[in-house]
Amino acid sequence: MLTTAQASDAQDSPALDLLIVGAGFAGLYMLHLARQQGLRALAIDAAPSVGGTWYANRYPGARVDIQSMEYSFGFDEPLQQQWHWSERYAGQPELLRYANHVAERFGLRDGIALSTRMLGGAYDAAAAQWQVDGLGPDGSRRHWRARFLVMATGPLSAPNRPSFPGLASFDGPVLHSADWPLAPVDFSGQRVGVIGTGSSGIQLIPLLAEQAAQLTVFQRTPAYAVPAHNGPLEAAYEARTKADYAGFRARNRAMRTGFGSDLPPGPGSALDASAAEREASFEARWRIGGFSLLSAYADIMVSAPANALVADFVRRQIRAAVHDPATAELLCPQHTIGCKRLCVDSGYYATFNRPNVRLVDIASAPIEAITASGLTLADGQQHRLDSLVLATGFDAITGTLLRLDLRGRDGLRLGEHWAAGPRNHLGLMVAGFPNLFVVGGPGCPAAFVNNMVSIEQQVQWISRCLADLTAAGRHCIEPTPEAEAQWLAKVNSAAQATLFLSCNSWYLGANVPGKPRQFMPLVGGFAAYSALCDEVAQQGYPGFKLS
Ligand code: N01
Repeated sequence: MLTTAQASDAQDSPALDLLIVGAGFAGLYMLHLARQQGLRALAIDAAPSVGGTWYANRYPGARVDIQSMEYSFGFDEPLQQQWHWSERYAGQPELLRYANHVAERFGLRDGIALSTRMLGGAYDAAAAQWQVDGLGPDGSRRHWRARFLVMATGPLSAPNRPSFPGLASFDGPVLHSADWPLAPVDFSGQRVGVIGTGSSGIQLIPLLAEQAAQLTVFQRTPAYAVPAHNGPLEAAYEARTKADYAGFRARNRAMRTGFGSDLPPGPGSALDASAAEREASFEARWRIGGFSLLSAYADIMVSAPANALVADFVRRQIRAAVHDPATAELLCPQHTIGCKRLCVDSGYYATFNRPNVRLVDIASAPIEAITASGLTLADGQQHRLDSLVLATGFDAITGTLLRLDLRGRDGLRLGEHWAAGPRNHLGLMVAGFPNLFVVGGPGCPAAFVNNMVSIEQQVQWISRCLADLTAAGRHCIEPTPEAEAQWLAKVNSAAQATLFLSCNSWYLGANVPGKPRQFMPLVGGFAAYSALCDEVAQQGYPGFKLS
């Protein structure tokens, strides 16, 4: 936050109804709906482009892991009819073009301030306004006053950069997957090291392996990866979907995950099926690719024995794909499949058959130090490197919000309120932080849902809430502490009924040292969550104080 003297120097914009932080898909849609409602709204984004995660994650191979016909906006029929995806799973450049197209198509550009960073915001109860401070493109101080503040900052936007001893002394470039250089990076002839084998690592490793002279993958935990079987979008599939796109979207919204209605979850228990039936079901879903393997049976994420059957199936695929048995074994995960987010890959395991690719286990011999010329492991191994790539993920869900100086009523800091872990009501609003909405934050199912569907639902709910407040002549909405406590209990008990607590994941904050270990997303499905949010609005917002 700025001091009073600095704030008085800051360029003050006219009072807004709505300040939106983030111009990714959530921010763009929020701005569109706010303008349709006649609200004075501004979206700001620290990046020089719209697109959010699809601007930041420019690493080679970055690609969506939900089919593009599903991972796209469904709120506008002409948009979904006219846009053509070139591939089944669009790559980052195409997704960024789509975000830009949406901004153009709906005339949003003049409502977006790019290269403009929020630093902090405080709720001013006397004025019933958020006072928000930031920096403009030239580094000058900015100040905004807005009745409502929408944090559309995304759940995966604060890169996790582990503090490896000696990292600053490394002589070559250190790149992070979530903050990739704008210009293409040429790794030809280089010895490249990659730390991290989550979704980002498994996407970039095959492409880096094609360029680098030697690629060394430093693996702490092996990932389960299912094939994407990506390729050009089939014209017949596109035509079939577009013939009833509204129906297709509605069927997806009725799914737990907001996608996959073409291949619904299998009923019953994996344990009740015969071995032959199970194998056939797993095989069929493996051939189709994507996340569908995890929904082959209804109990895969709630029954450890059922889960073990799928995990074993994937390990067999890994052993079949990787020629060297020792490398294959090292690539075989032992944790619950799906407990960390499943990865969707294109040629990841086969990459380890290349003579220039080496897998190094840093679970048994952790990284001791990074030196000018490479890495030293605890067992004394030295790895000489020219470039180092960190695919070490994100301080997920809460990281971006907590890195800002957000203060609610009576100066309450978000960091204090969330000291033991995040809490809110409906995954949308925080007690003590009136008129602050969070899209894709803790306590909502976004992490398990087609994010476009989740964004549309939450943004529509916020938009409706703003309209309802205006219609009722109210200025302010804030959840009660009791409602917040009940919601937290719901989030916790939903997770406890599953296998999601059985491993270290970013869902739990376990990937960031010192972060409170609390399961952050809501398990239970998109359709149920969405219906509950609608019911709350319908009933006049029980659990919220309107003033
Ligand atoms: O990050 P991750 P990500 N020392 O946290 C390792 C979405 N996404 O960027 O598992 C050594 O999954 C860490 O090891 P471990 C998607 O939701 C989607 O890959 O903690 N290693 C792990 O291997 C995804 O889930 C797509 O033991 C360290 C890796 O780094 C989410 O973003 C593509 C370490 C981090 O994996 C995050 O994915 C990309 C340390 N100190 C991302 N710290 C799509 O396909 C971390 N690691 C759409």
